[in-house]
Amino acid sequence: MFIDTAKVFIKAGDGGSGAVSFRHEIYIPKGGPDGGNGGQGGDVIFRATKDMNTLLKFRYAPELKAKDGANGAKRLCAGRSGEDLVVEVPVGTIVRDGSGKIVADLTFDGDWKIVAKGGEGGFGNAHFKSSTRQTPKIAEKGVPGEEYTGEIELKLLADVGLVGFPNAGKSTFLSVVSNARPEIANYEFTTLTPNLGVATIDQNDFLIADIPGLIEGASDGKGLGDKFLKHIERTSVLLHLIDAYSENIAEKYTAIRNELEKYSEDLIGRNEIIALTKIDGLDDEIIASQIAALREVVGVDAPVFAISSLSHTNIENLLRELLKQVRAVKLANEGSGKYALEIAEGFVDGEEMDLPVIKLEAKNSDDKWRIEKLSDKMFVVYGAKIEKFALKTDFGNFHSANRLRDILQKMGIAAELSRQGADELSEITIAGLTFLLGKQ
Ligand SMILES: Nc1nc2c(ncn2[C@@H]2O[C@H](COP(=O)(O)OP(=O)(O)OP(=O)(O)O)[C@@H](O)[C@H]2O)c(=O)[nH]1
Ligand SMILES: [Mg+2]
Repeated sequence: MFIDTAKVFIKAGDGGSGAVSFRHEIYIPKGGPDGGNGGQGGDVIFRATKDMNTLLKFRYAPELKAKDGANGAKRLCAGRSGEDLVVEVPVGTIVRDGSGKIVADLTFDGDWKIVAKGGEGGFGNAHFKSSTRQTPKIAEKGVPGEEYTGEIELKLLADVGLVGFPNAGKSTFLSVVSNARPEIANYEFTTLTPNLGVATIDQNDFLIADIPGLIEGASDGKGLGDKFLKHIERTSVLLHLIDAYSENIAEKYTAIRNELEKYSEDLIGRNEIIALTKIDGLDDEIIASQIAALREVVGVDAPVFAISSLSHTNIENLLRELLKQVRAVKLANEGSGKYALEIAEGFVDGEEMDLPVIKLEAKNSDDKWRIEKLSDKMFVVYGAKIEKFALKTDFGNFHSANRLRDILQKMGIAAELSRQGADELSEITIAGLTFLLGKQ
């Protein structure tokens, strides 16, 4: 079974309440206030891991709760903070809150985000003591932790997305170029859920996603609709497959492009390669006239291939062109989505998958980082390696803090921060620690 969305109830821990208490000792009849503060509630944190591939585990675990902070107690005992809940999710997971707003978009291994903040603990009465108020009887209550019913969504991170009408030969192509074994049949809508496969050419791998066929009106929900297009939203390249036996081939092509456009302008702007399929039984003149008809709408320069999955005609040439374009796009978006691929076939959480199970392994994922700009003066930096360094930094020590600044520079983070408008007085937060960027 393939799960790509799940509804979950997310609840951060409540803050503990402060205590009202007075010292009682034998020889001190009127002891001062000694009620301790409440502990902070735990956060709910989502962390992406390459070791998970599906949202299967959320099907039966719809409640994700962090621990509450403990109440304060007498003798100035502060309540213990509630433990954070760290939820592991696959790379490519997006979390939305109840209003549909994206609260986390985790795109590389180790990337993490607090999705619900624990409540502050309340002050105990000792806090309220002053020269004019010797016996305060007030204490604060803890603040409730954030909570909402949210939605988790997994977007498969494929390099190439296959689009086309049903029966165009998409799944057959995938089965010939990869080790995926999707269902293939001579009727429409054979494929009901996405398939993934890894294609290899000249010792290079890339990931292909095969989705159910589109038809005219898919964006209005016709056929299986356009809901599977989200799985190829992040691909670098689209491979548009068209049955060479199609009548009015140019109209067929345009019909699919219209549906893509209605779904998203982003998708229509993606690099596209066109392949005429099933040419094994056709005469060269027919193929040539079909290509000519297609060129009327796609122009003379568009990459158009004539292939047969059955006789393997032109398959390697097509794969080479796909690889070339995938690389070009990745180079252009340097830093995002460079994944080494690893296939782990079989079972996930004891359940057989319809999908070949793909492990996405980020190369040197520890080195990856990203910046969240809260304002011109406040930035958050995420990334496994830089967070580790920040946690080891003693900010009270000038040399230690400067070493972290050096590392920020070496990793290219400082340059990106200044490009985004940060200066020496900007506050930088890494792993929950905030400091001034300082002179670079
Ligand atoms: N002769 C020939 N037949 C092909 C070729 N590729 C696919 N077919 C046939 O075309 C039919 C449809 O193939 P599929 O791969 O299931 O098509 P699809 O695009 O995945 O279809 P949906 O999943 O319904 O969207 C099957 O009967 C295939 O055997 C080819 O290169 N040559
Ligand atoms: Mg199919």
